[in-house]
Amino acid sequence: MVTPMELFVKEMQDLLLPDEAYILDGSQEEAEKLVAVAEKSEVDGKIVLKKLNGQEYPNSYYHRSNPNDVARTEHLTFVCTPTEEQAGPNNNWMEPIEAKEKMTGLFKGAMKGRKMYVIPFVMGNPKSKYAKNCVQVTDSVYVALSMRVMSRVGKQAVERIGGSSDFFRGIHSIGDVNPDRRFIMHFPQENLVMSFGSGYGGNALLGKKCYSLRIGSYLGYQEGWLAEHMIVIGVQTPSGKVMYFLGAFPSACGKTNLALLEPVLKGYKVWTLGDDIAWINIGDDGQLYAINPEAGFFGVAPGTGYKTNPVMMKTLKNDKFFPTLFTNTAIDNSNNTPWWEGVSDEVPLDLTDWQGQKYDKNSDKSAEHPNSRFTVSIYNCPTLSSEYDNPNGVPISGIIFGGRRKSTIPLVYEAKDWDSGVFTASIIGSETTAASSGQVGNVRRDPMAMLPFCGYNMGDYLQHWLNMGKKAKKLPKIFMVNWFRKDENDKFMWPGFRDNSRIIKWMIDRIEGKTGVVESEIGLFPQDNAIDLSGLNIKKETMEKLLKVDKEDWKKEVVMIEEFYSKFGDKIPRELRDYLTDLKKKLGM
Ligand code: GTP
Ligand code: SPV
Ligand code: MN
Repeated sequence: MVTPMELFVKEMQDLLLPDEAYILDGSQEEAEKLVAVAEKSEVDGKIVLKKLNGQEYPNSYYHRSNPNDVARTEHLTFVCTPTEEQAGPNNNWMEPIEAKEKMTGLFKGAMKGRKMYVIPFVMGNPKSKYAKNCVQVTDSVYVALSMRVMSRVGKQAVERIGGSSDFFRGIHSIGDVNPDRRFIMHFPQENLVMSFGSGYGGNALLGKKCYSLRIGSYLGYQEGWLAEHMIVIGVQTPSGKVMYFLGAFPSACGKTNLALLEPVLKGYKVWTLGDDIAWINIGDDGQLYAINPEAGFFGVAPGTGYKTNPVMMKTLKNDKFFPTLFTNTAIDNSNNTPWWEGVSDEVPLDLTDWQGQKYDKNSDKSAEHPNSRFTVSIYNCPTLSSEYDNPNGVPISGIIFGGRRKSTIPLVYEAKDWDSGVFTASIIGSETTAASSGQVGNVRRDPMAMLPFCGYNMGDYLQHWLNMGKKAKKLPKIFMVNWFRKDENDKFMWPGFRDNSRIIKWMIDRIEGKTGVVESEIGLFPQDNAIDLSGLNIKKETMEKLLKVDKEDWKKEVVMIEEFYSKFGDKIPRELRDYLTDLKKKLGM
């Protein structure tokens, strides 16, 4: 008997016409073999992987991508549901039959002269009932190696799939890396993604944003759970107790840094479970439980250093897992190490930039691409939580939402309850970053940090969040933060990074009922001196500014929120529209 997985592989061979097909087994020998292949292969006239200094960065390899292929491309990403309304104004939409014809045309014979890598993988611990089975085909050895780091690839997946036809299908070809022939097409009703013309993370590692968020959010809507762009952490207090938090921030807005936080406050410790994606279910006891479906970090390099994120530096220097990849960073030629701004105080003298040119120290551009990244196993992380592989996930006490805003949004506030928290998260605005192609620094609405990742109508999505609140028996507290406020001189007002532990401590005090709040127009604020600032040199007036609601700024904010809500018409739940009316009233609008 031919299994559905074998049938899929056969169909892919007939469509893509590769010279040969190779099914990944997930073994150590395989990783070494694939790296050896990548060290000899060229894409676009560039060697796919080059070995880096193994003394400084064990098991590390360097990859330079096509300069036109360095970030997610939201304008080329589509959700192909039967009707346009199902995809919603938050997604580009194409009629499914038309989209499939277009993609089939691109895929026909696309792997001639190439090898097809078949990647069976599981998102989540294979022992977990929340984990999901997937198969992706690709002609990129870089993608195949990255998938081995980011998910559970190989025999365990083949076994879990068995004779079942219930698995996600991902079809990927790097094509000729031409932005005119680049599409990332999602078919939520068919558990299928077709991606052509890009080798970049979120476009090409289909288990990540494509499956775990866009298809995942749709599955969650159908099945009563949530797939979110969130970190999962355990925070240990001086008493030894561990409380679990989720944190949602838009791309390149601080998730990885918060997930691997080394608190400045004595007695506190952060245990890492995930830095990008959480799947959240209601457990038997009625509480929210989260798992991280991924097995690695695909993290932003610039800004990562011993001062800002010592735990990530240790993760990158750990020799446990093979391999670690660095993509589009610069190279320090004095010792063949990857380099980016923030990894050392001094800019090295002999740098090659991310495009392979000698770096001019006087250049106004950085040597690394602003969205240069590393791909590293979560098992390299010294703060990995002992609960990471718990098949049931961890019970959640608090959810932190945030955005990147130089003004308007205070350092921290709390929502009164679940519904007002859903409203608070639905009105998040954030400045666009280099994680996505297009202009950087434009404020846009990004509800729950999910705007680019929600695989269905965001109005229905917000209703689903409200419904989850009705179904659960015990709900976490919801907080909003902004680490990115700037002063008149364009300098960050809050130190951020390891000092963010001060804000988490306040949240724990709130959850434990140890401190009160001051009510404002937008939510609940810390009482005077409730945030532990011991050992921190920050002016009282700076803290006051950071924790103030500026009514004039907020009136402008409300205009943007109304504009966003209006795109969705009646799809925005009544409750949320009522919260907005109420906010306007409080602001005197
Ligand atoms: P994705 O992987 O794109 O989903 O991003 P992420 O949310 O994990 O972002 P990440 O933590 O990698 O941070 C992105 C950038 O923000 C990096 O350049 C960091 O150095 C910077 N950053 C993170 N936390 C802080 C903070 O507390 N304050 C300031 N000023 N910058 C921060
Ligand atoms: C993001 O852009 O939010 C990322 C990187 O985490 S990617 O995997 O490309 O989506
Ligand atoms: Mn992300």
